[in-house]
Amino acid sequence: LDTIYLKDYAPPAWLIDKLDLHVAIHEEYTEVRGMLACRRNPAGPGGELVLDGEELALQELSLGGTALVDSDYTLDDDTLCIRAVRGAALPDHFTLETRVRIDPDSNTQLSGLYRSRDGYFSQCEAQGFRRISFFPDRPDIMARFSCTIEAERQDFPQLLSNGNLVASGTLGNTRHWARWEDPYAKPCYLFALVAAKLDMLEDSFVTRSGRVVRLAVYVEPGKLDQCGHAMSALKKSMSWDEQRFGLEMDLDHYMIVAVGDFNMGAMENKGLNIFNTKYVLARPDTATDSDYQNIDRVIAHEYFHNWTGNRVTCRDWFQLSLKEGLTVFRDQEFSADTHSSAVTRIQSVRQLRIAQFPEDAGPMAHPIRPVSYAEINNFYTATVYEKGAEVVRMIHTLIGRDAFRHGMDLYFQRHDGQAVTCEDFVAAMQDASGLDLSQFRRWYSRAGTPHLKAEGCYDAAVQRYTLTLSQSLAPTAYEQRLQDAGLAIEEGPLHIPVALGLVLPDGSDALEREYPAGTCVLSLTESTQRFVFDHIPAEPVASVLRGFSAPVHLDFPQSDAELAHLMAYDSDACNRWEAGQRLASRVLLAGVAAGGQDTAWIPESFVAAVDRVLDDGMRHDAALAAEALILPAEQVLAEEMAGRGQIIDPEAIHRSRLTLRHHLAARLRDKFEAAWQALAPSSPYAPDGLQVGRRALRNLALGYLAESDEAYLKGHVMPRLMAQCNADNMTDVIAALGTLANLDVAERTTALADFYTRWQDEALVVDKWLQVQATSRLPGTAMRVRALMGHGAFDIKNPNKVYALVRAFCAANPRHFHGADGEGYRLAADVILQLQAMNPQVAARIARAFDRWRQFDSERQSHARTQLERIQGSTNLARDVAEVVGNALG
Ligand code: DPP
Ligand code: ZN
Repeated sequence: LDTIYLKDYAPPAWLIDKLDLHVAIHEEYTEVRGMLACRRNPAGPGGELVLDGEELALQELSLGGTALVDSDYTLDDDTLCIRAVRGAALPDHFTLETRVRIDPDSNTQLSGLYRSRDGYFSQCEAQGFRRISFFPDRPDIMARFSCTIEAERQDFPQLLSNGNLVASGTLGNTRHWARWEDPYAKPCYLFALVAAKLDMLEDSFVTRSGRVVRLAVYVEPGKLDQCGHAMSALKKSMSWDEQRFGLEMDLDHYMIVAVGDFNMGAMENKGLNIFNTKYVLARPDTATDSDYQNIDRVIAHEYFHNWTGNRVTCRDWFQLSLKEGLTVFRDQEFSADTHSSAVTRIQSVRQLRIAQFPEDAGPMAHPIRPVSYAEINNFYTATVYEKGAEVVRMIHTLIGRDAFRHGMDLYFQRHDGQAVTCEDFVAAMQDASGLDLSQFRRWYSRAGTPHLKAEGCYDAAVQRYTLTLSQSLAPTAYEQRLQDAGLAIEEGPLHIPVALGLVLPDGSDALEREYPAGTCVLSLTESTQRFVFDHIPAEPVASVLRGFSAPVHLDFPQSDAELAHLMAYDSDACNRWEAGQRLASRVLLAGVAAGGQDTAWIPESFVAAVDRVLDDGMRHDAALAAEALILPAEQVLAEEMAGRGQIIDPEAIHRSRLTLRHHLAARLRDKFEAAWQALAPSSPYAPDGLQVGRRALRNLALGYLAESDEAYLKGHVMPRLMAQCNADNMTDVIAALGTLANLDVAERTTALADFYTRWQDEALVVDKWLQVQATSRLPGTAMRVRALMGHGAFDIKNPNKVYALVRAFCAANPRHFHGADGEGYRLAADVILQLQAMNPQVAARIARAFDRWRQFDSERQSHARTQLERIQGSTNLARDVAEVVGNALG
């Protein structure tokens, strides 16, 4: 595998000021003509003009109107190098004309231009543009694009590209064309093209300086009743970015196109976002509360990219977190401001633990700015995105909200229209705040999750509390890769913001008077540091890492009683939740150690704590209570075991969790019943915060009731589950169906069959049907997943189907994926091998399920190794998969 290194970055020898494209879509092929206005880069290294091109059939190549001859250029599988024009040296400025043919109908990778149900769609990030036209496909080449699209009018009435529609017309009897011009220079990964038959919802938005922006959401015919929420999310995002960051929309048109075949979530192409239907379409009876929230978040995310990503873009792909970490931070802030900030934060932290911490501990570990990669598509990771957002959040925490805003202003003043590095972003934050961030920069180059050790000590005689903090960060697989490549490894302590509160016995904050919200932000910059607090009237319980102020593992030996105190009184909602999670993990891991059988390991105090949270949820904040009552995920418990040097036992983890659920259901049945009754809906469905929280807690209660003994289950719970399968909203329906999917009862089959009959024509709902079955805890799930791959509802070419069935099984059903018989591993390998030639990006994502294989017992390891070696040994293995599997086998 060829590896690309950050240290090899060199500025381009040639710049492209303009690209004029002409794309003619025909039934048999698509012809793409490009006119590139080229200029020698005065700051470049000199040399030939290197263009990328992949699966392009070159038809014509000329320079300033002169056809090039063979000796003027070289062409291989992925590059076209222009050296001369008829033997003479290249002038400093010229226009290069190219004409190629491509075959979007057979493009199954969904990168470049491809066919989907309703027409042709493009995806260019990271390196899809080279599959459309010859071009230097690197983000530091920013050009002004114009694009003329030509196609059959009847089949493809909408012809869309970036920017403004400047002309259109007909061509003969059946064809038509449209010409678009984007007024802003952009890298080619932000180019987009759509030629399709779609319905459109139109609206408009007036920016604060009075620009009228025409908004349009395009969806497959017949789905207009499912795009209202997306449109309103877009308008909310536009006003929020004006208010919070002073950032306005800079175009007259903003279009969102939804397509059912899409590798990622969505793409921020300038003025023409292309979205996975999953993040656009919603109606109460087809979409869940979390679908609605995800639509808000992703619409906001792509919109926010217009400034953080498009106006200021990345110099090279190593800087991906420059735009992604920052934009995730921005979408999290948007969610926090428009929904509940506590619930938003809790959900982000949970996601970070489930997806990013294991990545940091596994064979693909990398810093938010890696220094090497074989396939850039493998680095659209939880680390680059979610940990990247945590790093931006730490800057925000350290310098404060106002300085952060000044830093953003300065970043745009300095870099608007440029392709820059993470370093430039940190420099703007440093200059705006005056805080020295040189040590903080280490977060950009260090992989792994640091351990933060805390020790508290109270001296009653002098009313002094002393907190000793130490940090450590063990080398990861990444350092090993650096070493193998002979690259320098960075060392030294990190700059960690530790938000701290001291909770007194009466529940009040000891630091209330000195610090806002009673929270003091400590800067841990050394390996070990002591922090002293005077005038503390009684022994406090320390609340460390409030708001999860740094992405670290906290080692703080607090007693059950101390955690219970925090659960009850901590003024920081995130740490109230965290205290509950720590307590629950402790109990569950005791259950694992006990073999998960009897219930002697379940302390009475834990049952009492759950009881209190339920009471609280019925009276106050149902959403927070629901979050508190979600037990730590099996993956999170697995990482805790691995972190302690233990072999992960997925069976014991599952059993321990299940035993605890049964125990709570038995002990607190009346309370769960009361919650279910009290939280019954009293108004028509709306995905608003209050209702979402009530539904979440009510369905959680129902889930616990379904863990009751058989008599109660049959007599009291089953009728409710079956009735709820016909609720008027998908949130309640899927909660009931998901619960039934875990139960070995006849009703399970009926409910699943009825659901499919009702929803078989609604692709996104069928995905849910696949997913509840893939994540079922019943024995034989691996076999059923395999059977479902043969069902007419499944299509291996459609990423959403693969994600719903296969990835859900591999990533969200750890007990069955890591089944002792190795069936889960074999299933994953079969899919990867079948998919990798068709769609390497999606295949590689499935392959990531093997990341933690070495943490299991020797029998499981040997099953996993067999499958990994089988994949690695296959011929013509895609680079994407080869990198993931190669690292896993290390
Ligand atoms: N840049 C996209 C996003 O994260 C993914 N390709 O929004
Ligand atoms: Zn993004």
